[in-house]
Amino acid sequence: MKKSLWILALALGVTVSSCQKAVSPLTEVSFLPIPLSVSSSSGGFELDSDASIQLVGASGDLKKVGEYLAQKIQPATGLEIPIVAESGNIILELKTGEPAEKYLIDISSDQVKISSGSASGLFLGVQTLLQTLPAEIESTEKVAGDWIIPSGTIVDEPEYAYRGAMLDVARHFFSVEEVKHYIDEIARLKMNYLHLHLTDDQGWRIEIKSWPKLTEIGGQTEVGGTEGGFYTQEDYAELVAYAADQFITIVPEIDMPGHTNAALASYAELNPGVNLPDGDFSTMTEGKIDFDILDKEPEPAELYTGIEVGFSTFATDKEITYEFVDDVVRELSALTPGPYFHIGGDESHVTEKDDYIFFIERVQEIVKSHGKTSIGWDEIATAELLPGTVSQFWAKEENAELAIEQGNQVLISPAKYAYLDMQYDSTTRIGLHWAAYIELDAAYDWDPVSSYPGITKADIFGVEAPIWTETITDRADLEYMAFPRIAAIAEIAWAPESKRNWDDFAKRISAQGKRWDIRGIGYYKSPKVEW
Ligand code: TNX
Repeated sequence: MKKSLWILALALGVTVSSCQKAVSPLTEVSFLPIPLSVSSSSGGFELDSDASIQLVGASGDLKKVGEYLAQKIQPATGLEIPIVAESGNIILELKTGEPAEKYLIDISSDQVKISSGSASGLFLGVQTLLQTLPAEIESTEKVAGDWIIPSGTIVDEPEYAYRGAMLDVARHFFSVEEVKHYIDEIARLKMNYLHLHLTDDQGWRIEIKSWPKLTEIGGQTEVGGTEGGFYTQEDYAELVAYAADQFITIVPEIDMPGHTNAALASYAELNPGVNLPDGDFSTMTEGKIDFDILDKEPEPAELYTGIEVGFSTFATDKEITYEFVDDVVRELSALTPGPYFHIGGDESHVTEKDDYIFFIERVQEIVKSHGKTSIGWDEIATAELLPGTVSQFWAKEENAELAIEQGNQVLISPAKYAYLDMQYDSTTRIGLHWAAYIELDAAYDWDPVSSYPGITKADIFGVEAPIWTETITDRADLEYMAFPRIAAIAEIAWAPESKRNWDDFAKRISAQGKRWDIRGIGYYKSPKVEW
């Protein structure tokens, strides 16, 4: 080719691949989250019927990654890419000794190679690789066209090891299928934890075999009085396995001692006893006061379908409460291979401060005795935390600082920026706004370290985007509130602040929007972005 033609091609932002088909350079791809470094070389790798995936290295999980890649490529291209033992041209290579989530992608006209220290790192690389293909790769039906991956190199590694999403299945129940769908989406954004808020005042959503009324009674309803639901232990195990196939770890949450009305409606004995009014009873004679009420079991609470919070509490002074917690933590831990157990601990407004501290400290020990590490909402830092317990910063910086002073890490989920149930603006048809209105740029333009003087990088356990479902009733609502903001939080969790830039993100999210359109995700078309 003549030199002048090359210059023309470069000026158009186009290079010519060895297969003589136009492909825009690798550095122009709208990656999301943004990788650490991308460099282009000329040409591209054409995905065609010669493609085959070769796995290099010993790990049972490696095959899963290869199969995932083949499955994602098949529908749109029509290619059934085989997994082969040798001389494949798409190579997934485990490199022992390398960091688990760091990956490298090398693309030339005759080969694509992803290498990483672990299968989870290769899976992250596969997500990146899929983004190098045209958006039509997302189609579930065959699309005519050329499937060319631009040549070059990508080196990438996450900023935080814990990149999470939280889904509240208590206020409104979400089916196994709906949760799986959410898992599919967060995996593409390189999130690796899904925190399930399994219990709250309005519903208990996980079967506990030793306390069956939790779901028989406490699982019946949801916010607004509609029918609730719950996961059987088999359902939950299915979700855990489904998530694990995409290298996502489930973190179960049992919120306590507040936010427990559903449990209190199921079992009377968990309710606090009757409190005598304050006053001087010394002059009273036995005949004037019914001492029997002191021995009476309290009544079960009524099921609750409103959205106000902070009115319920377990009886923190009764042994039965701790027997109960032990059973719940034991059964749920046995179904949870991941290392974390979330104990809630937020907004226990009717638990006395000392009782709250006593409860949290005891519950942490129970969690530890079942081999798990506790995570709790930021208020837990008012108690003495066990080493390793993580405090999830959602509201009060001073609580985050209390955790840090104790030598514990914080999981960063500030309601002002990271709560996906906050409305975009005053016209948003669903959602709340007690913390803020959060437009897409506000969800993007903050940093876990530099936005908080009391928090350093070393104090941070990770970043998580919660979605609470008081006003979110189904998959369409969930998608409308979560997308596109969840991609903003995913990028904050993945990429260092130096790599992040709103204008650049706005362009990339628009390209991502095309993929969501094809996948049928009903996201919010923020006016801050040219879609
Ligand atoms: C506060 S965040 C809560 C939740 C609500 C949420 C609504 C937190 C730890 N507690 O119970 O669902 O606000 O945005």
